[in-house]
Amino acid sequence: MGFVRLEEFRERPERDIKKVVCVMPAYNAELTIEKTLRSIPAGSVHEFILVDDCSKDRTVEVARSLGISVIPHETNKGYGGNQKTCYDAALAAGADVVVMIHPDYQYDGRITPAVVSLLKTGTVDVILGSRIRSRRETLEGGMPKYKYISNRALTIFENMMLGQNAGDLHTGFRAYAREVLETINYHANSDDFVFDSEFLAQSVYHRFRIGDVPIPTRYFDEASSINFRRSLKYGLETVKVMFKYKLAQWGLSKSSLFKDSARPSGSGGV
Ligand SMILES: Nc1nc2c(ncn2[C@@H]2O[C@H](COP(=O)(O)OP(=O)(O)O)[C@@H](O)[C@H]2O)c(=O)[nH]1
Ligand SMILES: [Mg+2]
Repeated sequence: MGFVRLEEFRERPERDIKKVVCVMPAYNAELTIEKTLRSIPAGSVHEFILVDDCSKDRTVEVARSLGISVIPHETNKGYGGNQKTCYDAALAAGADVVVMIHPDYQYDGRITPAVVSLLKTGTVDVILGSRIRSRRETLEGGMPKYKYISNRALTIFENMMLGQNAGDLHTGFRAYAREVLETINYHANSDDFVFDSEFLAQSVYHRFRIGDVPIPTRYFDEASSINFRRSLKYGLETVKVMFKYKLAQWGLSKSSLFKDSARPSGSGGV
């Protein structure tokens, strides 16, 4: 009793993954794009798309010289606005799986093929690269103490609100099956950093299965630019999103965040 019947497992077939697209939401990343790109094992990604959010440095030129697709924003839209362009472009390119990685060489891209394999099994829909396996490893990796403490507190609170058990809900390495991006109404999200928290609440609301895998990370100047004030704003906004999720889950309100996407499935979303 209470066990999942074998037939139910069989109802979740393997995903047919023909195309893996890696998107990179970039802002002032000229020094780290190439290293990030090279950290991803050859052959595990079919197309790279970098969206530049009107960087002040040579991000666009460097990315073009590496031969990847580049979409420049004419004005600075913010981190969430950048991801909207990333996902629209990945869907339009026919991605079956989309891997999002910050191009700041903070996240070890070597886990990419393993993450794609996991999505291929059909046992998970959203994968988060977790920077937090143990306190010692994370702090030795250079995560500032205040970021570690606020990440832990916020992640624990979000896990409780969302009924999840993920290690790091604020990571810059994520992977999604196509249907996640087709279902979630991410154009209703913020253009700022809280986009990420909204996206997770939406994933849970739509009953996508979230899993995490450990990812080694490095902290150095170029890999971490967000200051305390912006982190605080992000934290407070994330708390607000969790309450919006609860209200929607209880049927007391339905914010546009939790509406289905109007995008037709199976076609590009641009
Ligand atoms: N689009 C956009 N991205 C930004 C902006 N500021 C920072 N980012 C990106 O947001 C991501 C996370 O920022 P980061 O400073 O690395 O945060 P941390 O690694 O968590 O300390 C990085 O990929 C940055 O390039 C911005 O104004 N616009
Ligand atoms: Mg970073």
